Amino acid sequence: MPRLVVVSNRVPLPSERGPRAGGLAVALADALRPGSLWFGWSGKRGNAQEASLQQGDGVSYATIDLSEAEHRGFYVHFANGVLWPLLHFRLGLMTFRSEDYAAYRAVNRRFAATLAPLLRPDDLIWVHDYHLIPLAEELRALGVSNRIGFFLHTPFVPPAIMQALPRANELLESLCAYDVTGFHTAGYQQAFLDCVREMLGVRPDADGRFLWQGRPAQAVVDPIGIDADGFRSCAEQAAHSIEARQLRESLAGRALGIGVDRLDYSKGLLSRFEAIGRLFAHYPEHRRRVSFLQIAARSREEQGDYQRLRRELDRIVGDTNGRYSEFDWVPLRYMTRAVRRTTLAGFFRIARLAIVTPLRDGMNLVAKEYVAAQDPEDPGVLILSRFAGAADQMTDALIVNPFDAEEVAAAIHRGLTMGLEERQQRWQALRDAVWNTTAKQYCTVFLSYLERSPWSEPRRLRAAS
Ligand code: ADQ
Repeated sequence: MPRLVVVSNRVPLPSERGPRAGGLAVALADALRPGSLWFGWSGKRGNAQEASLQQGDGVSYATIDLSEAEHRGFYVHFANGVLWPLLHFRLGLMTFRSEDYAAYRAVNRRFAATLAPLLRPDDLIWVHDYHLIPLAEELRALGVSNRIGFFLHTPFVPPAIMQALPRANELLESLCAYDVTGFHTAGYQQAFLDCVREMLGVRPDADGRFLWQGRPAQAVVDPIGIDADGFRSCAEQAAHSIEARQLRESLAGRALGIGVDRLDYSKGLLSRFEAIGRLFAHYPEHRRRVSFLQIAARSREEQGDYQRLRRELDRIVGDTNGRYSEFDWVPLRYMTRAVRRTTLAGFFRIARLAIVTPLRDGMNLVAKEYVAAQDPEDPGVLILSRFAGAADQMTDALIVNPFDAEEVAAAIHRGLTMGLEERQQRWQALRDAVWNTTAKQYCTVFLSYLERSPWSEPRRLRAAS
């Protein structure tokens, strides 16, 4: 069996696993058989050039540090300041500078140069996410002929949006250097194929296969999932934890609506809070009867857009609570930190309603975790944005347009007043969707595409020049 080499920007090192085991670490747990290698950034800033190694659960971890300048240009400015807003349809937030793009390419070149000597001839290499789009091209330029796959965790955008990115063609060409490129939904795959067709003149077949510079490539659909059984049993136990008991007591018989997200403009928190305000304005019967809890883990705080978002959220939470609170009831509880997965699982089980309303989201695992955590006898209701990849599979949620606060408020009202029978029927269907596309299946499907990918002798690509 070939060795699996996973490459991602951040590596969840065994030495520093905190309260949030990263989504990717959980998703790949099954695929990371003993002997596998995980390569990427340590999360530290420094000038050490060589990789540092550690072991955990039979898996080897090799990481490099980024210098201050690399961190700023590659990670903060280009990956998170250009690619992230672009891939979430937020062109107005994209700030392109050619020096950041140069830093992005240079860090990918450095990743390739450090990884190449660690590779064995039959390794399967699986690269993750938008930080590392040029990695295969850089590895090929060093003569690496292994099969290399790429999975994009964000949405993909149609040509009309992609063309706004300076140097878009170069990045599309870089994606074509992978043997297999995976997306969460058929819509993202289609958008990618439309881009390569229109912008590179490539002619993909009906299965997303095409030739790029004499080398076969394929775009595939493989929705990510969760360890549904594991999360369900975690939620069953966590429902009896001290935190869950305290939360239940604090509700004093009121219903709980929950939201759990990274604090990111793609997650639609401002319009979600606006919808909660409208619920109390237009459906006053819910005042004092429901409390909302938003857990928003701070992220990317070095970026101005995220600092501004946080200030706006503070303001709208203050306004909503100022307007509707009673001396013994606060409508919207808001915490800006991460909580442990087990605690979250218990909170999901208590919540009568989850509000998952991103403006755009590659998949959204919270929607799946909420469903997996429910008590089948008395399940809660999922309100889900039509712009989350998860909406493709979870069609029995209350699907909403997150830009329409009035519609979201009406869906919350509907969820809070929904009878047991309808809740059970909807949950059964959602349950099937979550258990049909688990984390394990996600890995199996991707790796089987990669193992079967038609392989040809490597050719030196453009980057070699
Ligand atoms: P994210 O944008 O991080 O992931 P998501 O899919 O929701 O979004 O995953 C977040 C994970 O972190 C979930 O497991 C969630 O429980 C956890 N989490 C979120 N907020 C938390 C908090 N406050 N405290 C503790 N845990 C918290 C990216 C893409 C998504 C895609 C995933 C996986 O943006 O669209 O679904 O990768 O591909």
